[in-house]
Amino acid sequence: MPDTQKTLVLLKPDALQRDLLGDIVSRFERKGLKLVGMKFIRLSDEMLDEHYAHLSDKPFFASLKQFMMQTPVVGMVLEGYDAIGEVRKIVGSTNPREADAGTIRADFSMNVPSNLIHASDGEEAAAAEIKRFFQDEELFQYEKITDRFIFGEGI
Ligand code: DAT
Ligand code: MG
Repeated sequence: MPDTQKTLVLLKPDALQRDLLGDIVSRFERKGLKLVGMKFIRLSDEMLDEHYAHLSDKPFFASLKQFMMQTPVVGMVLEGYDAIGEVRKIVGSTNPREADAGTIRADFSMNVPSNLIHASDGEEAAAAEIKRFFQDEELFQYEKITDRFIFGEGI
């Protein structure tokens, strides 16, 4: 039985400006990932210092943070079998021109930092990032009648 995991996704200001929120959410829905949390978030300088701490010595750090604060972002928590890796696969490589065709970044974007979307890159990051952006009461557990068709159990 595969692991059921939760992962954090942020739809960046370029996704909002370009009216791609629906298309992007739809890709995760169609895959069979379950949305267990979703909201607008206005990112602060402090939140971004934490979120992008691994990039703090990069020359593009300040402009990356500014980019992420231009508009609210959409935060989502997605749940499913191997959700962390599956979501990264659907999102594609950081540089949209190197991302595989069929991924969100390859299909809809051209350059960093305008690569539309953030997704947690491992178990530790997912746990920390979900906690950073969502309160426990903003995450929901519910049954979907399609679950057994998506996961193929008990059919
Ligand atoms: P990812 O978003 O694929 O996990 P990352 O964590 O290395 O990639 O970087 C976070 C974001 O920082 C990335 O989505 C876009 C921006 N970024 C990364 N490398 C960059 C670069 N060379 N120039 C400008 N922005 C960059
Ligand atoms: Mg990253």
